Amino acid sequence: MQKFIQLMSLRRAVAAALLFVFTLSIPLGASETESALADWQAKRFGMFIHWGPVSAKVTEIGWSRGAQVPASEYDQLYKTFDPVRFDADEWVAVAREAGMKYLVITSKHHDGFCLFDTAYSDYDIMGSPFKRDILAELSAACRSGGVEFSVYYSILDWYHPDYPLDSPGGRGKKAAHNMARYFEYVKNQTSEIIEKYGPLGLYWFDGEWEKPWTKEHGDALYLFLKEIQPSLVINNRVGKARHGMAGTSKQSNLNAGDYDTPEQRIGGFSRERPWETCMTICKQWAWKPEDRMKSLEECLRTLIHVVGGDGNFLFNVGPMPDGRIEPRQVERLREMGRWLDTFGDCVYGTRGGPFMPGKWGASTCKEEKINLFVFRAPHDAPLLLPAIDAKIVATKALTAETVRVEQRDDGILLDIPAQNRDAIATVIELTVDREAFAIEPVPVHRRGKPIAVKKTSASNVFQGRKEYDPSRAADDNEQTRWATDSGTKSAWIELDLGSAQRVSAAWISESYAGRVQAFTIDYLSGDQWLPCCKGTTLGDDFEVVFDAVNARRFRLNITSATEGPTIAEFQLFGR
Ligand code: FHN
Repeated sequence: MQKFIQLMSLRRAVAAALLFVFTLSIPLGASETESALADWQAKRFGMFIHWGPVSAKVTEIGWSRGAQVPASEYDQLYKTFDPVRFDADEWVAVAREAGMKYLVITSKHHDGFCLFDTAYSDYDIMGSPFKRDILAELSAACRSGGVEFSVYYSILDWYHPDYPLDSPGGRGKKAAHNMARYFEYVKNQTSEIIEKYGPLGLYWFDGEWEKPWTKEHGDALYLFLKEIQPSLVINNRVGKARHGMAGTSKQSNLNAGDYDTPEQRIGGFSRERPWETCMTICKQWAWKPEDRMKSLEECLRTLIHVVGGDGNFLFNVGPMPDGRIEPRQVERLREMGRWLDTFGDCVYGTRGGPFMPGKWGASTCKEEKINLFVFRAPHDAPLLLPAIDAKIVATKALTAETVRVEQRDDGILLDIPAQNRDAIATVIELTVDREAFAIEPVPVHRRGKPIAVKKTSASNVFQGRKEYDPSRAADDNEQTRWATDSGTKSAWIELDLGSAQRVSAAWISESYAGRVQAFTIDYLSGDQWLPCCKGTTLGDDFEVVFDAVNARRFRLNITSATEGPTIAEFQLFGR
């Protein structure tokens, strides 16, 4: 029998009344949001936590309900959920040791289970043998530990009888449902969470993609919560404006929330709208033993690329059913923290750029400082960064004794002797004669600018979809890619340069590296395609120099692949 609170608190009553008046108005407290966003952006690095009774089944939270785990069984798991080793202070200590400045936990995921003592449902932690309010203990530990507390809340709810869709994956329809009543439930719970555990840093909404949730629901919820807590930051999954896993939103209205949320990928360089990449330290969001865990290099280079792109990084751990974060994940996070102990000043409170991220590395800036994070490169050749409209007045190598930095008319030459190259990133601080953030951001090409491409074509495009057409492999953006249909074992992509050019080198970045087993790079001579070079594997950072040829049309001809080949970038150089 659902428990009800007889009276809404005065603030929620006011919020509800204002909501009626302001429903389509501009966001409330825009200036409060701006300063809250700036504070949050300065934090740069946060801990994401996906947890619930399903951790005992070691299957994915939400998604395994009615799939790997029958819903009837899944929905009873809470009756034996007793994480006796849960220690909120310990979790917060791990976040701090990792250098994480905020924490976002799943208050309710798609499976509807509430990790907090809610007045609006019995399907909550108080109905488990554990009988302790996880959000209460964690929010208190965050406050005393100096980590900002935030909450993930799934808009979709495959358990709640009033939410129309059922799992697995929202494919089923519930017999009796009532979306209006469910929306009230969402408003009641999301305001209850603020009142009991707030103020929150963020509301991390998710699950907005299913049909029952509308733009109007999102707008109303956004305004309702902003009225309760004006300093609250709300992500773009509150409304319907998010573009898939790229997580971007074009609109800058209520529907797009306050920031973008690229998922399991590094967002593209953008200073216009705040954004945050969310990513798992392993493969699954929820805990799974022996799940593949990312290497320290992968973790830190992702962090560097995200902050270099002007984004925040929300890194997920899935705690075990006994309440501990898996020791090996704790150790990986501590390793990240040790790196940040040394280079945190180049991350926290900085902005991305002015040198845009790429295979070369990334950069951040603060006041008159520019921090360069230079990754290892094939042959460790000197790197020529593009010229910027500022004068370098001082340089300081933070990871190596000697790095030669020479500012020239054609750019900034970085000559880092091989023995001084850091395995993660060689960090160099430049001091310039002006506010570094005001410098126009510039893309960086390790080999200089690629030859411009007039037209692209390909033998196959994944489902004929525009977002995977061959132009995506010639847009100088490693976050986009040309893709082919599943099962494709051979394919070609063609670059038409518009006129004959002298070409003597190519750089290729293969997405889902390892699918390509054999390829040639060909040029059209008369009506014949002739090879400039041939090879077997590509990978995400393939570079080749060959005898110069003079031609207009070039092809990467993939003659053997294990699965549909997909290429992020195919670039040609004249050298
Ligand atoms: O379906 C969820 C998934 O379980 C996880 O919570 C991620 C985290 O951002 N969001 C959804 C998938 O896009």
